[in-house]
Amino acid sequence: MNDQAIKYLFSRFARSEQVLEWKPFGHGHINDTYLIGTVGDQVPDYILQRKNHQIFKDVPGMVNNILLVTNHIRTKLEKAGEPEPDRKVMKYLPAGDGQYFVRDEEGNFWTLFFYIRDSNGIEEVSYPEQAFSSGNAFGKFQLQLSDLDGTKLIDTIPNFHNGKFRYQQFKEAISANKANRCSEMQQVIDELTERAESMLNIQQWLDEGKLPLRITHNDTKINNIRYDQDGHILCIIDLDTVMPGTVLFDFGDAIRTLCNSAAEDEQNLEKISFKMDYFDAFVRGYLSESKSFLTTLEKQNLVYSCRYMVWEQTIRFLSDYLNGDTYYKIAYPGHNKDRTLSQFCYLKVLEENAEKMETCVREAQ
Ligand code: GN1
Ligand code: MG
Repeated sequence: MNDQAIKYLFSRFARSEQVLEWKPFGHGHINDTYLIGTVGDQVPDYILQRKNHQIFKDVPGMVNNILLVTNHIRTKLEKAGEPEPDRKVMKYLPAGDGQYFVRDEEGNFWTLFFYIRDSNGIEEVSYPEQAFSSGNAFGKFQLQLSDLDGTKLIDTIPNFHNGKFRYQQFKEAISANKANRCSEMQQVIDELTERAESMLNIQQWLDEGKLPLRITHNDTKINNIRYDQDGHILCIIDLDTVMPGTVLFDFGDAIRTLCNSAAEDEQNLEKISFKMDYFDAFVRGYLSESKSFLTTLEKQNLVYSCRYMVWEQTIRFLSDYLNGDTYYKIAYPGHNKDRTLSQFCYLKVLEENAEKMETCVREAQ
């Protein structure tokens, strides 16, 4: 992106501030995100984001989901007299024509929202209290949305965390073998396939109506929480995939990053271990907000959901590698292979720790 293009896009949102500087922001694998600094200390900074419409096929529908969710939370915060609501929930901003996105000449969709003032994102939790408050934040998010009518939301990406669908895509990637990479990955393919049958329960329970459909975030990575300067939680961001789902997707996906001692693409597998003390703290924080509304089946499967989400993420990364890297942004050739091996290693670590994790959940209830 060049300076003129960024300034032109920003101007279409009819804000009164002037752009001082801008730079790429965050570590997303899908969208292009820019932090827009404005002239003056007392005025907001912004995030300008190009939504990837190859992946988000209905961007207006997605943005409408985000507006429904953020307005719902904002109303609650205001009723509770919470100070600084713009730091506690994302605020998307309308363009000059009243729509909450603009399109450029190439047909790309761009959105603008406030940058959460004086906030930090982290890639790693550094102490158990922070894990506790992160669990608390996700539990609270689910609680805040528990009375929003889910039928108003679209499925932004249909079958996003549907294990049966993801497994089918994985099998298709193997049989197409587009990038001719199956043989180097054969061992991992076999081991992931062996686990498939045991990984389809969540979808089965959803299909049978045993698990309630709620409004969930669906991308609860630790770097999607914003903290204030003292480490307190402000807000959950990246609402692109907010849609109907099960709380198990969010719980499991949070543990995927929060309790892993290494990054999701760590090359040195020896660095990967499970942070049980953070898990214990996260579960306590999460259940203190959510146990009032969780069903028995949900509570019984929190630990299983951690293995499910990591298995799913592993087959998604591997499918993309086998397909020739067409979905996730990669920083270097072989990035999706490293992500696959790293996530698969973490899956095995989760399997080894399953019983202790179950004990933590039982004791936290
Ligand atoms: C993608 O772009 P980002 O980092 O917000 C992906 C998630 C994956 C994640 C892996 C729409 O999220 O599902 O878990 O990468 N989002 C989409 O880090 O596919
Ligand atoms: Mg995301």
